[in-house]
Amino acid sequence: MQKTGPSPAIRTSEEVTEALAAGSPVVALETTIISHGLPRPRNLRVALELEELVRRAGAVPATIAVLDGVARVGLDKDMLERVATEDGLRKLGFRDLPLAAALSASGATTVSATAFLAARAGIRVFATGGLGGVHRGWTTDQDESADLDMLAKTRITVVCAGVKSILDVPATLQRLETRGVTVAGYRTDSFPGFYLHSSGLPVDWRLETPQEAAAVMRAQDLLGGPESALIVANPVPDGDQLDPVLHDRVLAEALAAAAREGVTGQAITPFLLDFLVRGTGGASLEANLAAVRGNVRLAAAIAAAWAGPGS
Ligand code: PSU
Ligand code: MN
Repeated sequence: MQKTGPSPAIRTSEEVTEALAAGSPVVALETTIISHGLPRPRNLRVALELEELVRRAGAVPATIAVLDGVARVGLDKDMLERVATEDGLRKLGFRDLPLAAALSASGATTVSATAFLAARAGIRVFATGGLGGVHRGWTTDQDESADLDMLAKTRITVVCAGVKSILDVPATLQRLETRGVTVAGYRTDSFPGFYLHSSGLPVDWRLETPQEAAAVMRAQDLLGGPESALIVANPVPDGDQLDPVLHDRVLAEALAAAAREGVTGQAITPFLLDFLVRGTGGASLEANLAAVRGNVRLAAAIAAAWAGPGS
């Protein structure tokens, strides 16, 4: 995959372009979590807060979305506001990007589209909440997020709190193994559970510092081979996690409601996340945000280690 070089279909903001040219740390941020994953009006405040967290950690945020057919790497305040407030904004996976570009559509980008656009712009580190993956019921509906496929062929480091707990987590971990995606826990031996500190499943490798993560990235490049990703799985702090009993109860209700109402495809993830927010009285939202904040901070530290001497 061509990683750098200007593309007329992708516009990188001046600030991000300058940071990349100077070799300064840059962190890509996705927007589906803003437009489809969080309730309004909190979502706009979160979008601004996440950018601020990146800046405070000494890196430049590159929030990514498609506006009027143009893929934007680095949004100004008006653009960010559109992503958070515009009605009818699409949810764009990688496969939707050519359609959005040709038809001048606007949409938020998922992990698959964001990872692709970030890598094309020359950005190596990306933060999100929880990855998409293999849905429960995959044996019949075949619903596996395009996030997994993109991470198998994109040289990017994604800092996340594991995969969303609404998914079939063991099946998702198996797919990541099969597709050759490198996975490590950050200061943990168990794979994080998104809203929960642990999914209850083990993770084989453990990283202790941002410098170690940067060393893995350098090793990926030195080894060569398929341009796959590195997933740094960073758990939500114990004290900020959702009560596991509440989590399991409301998730069971959410899955039952989705089945009853026939929710499928792109709509299923936003439906389940929203059900959890309402069913837990907002507690899942706080856990989700705590996870994202931690991921953004760690991503900035990894981007700094990556940009620093020795890389
Ligand atoms: N992380 C969150 N909230 C979200 C997402 C991630 O904390 O809403 C989004 C990401 O954009 C991810 C998408 O790519 O959910 C997965 O959607 P799907 O299952 O339809 O592939
Ligand atoms: Mn899907």
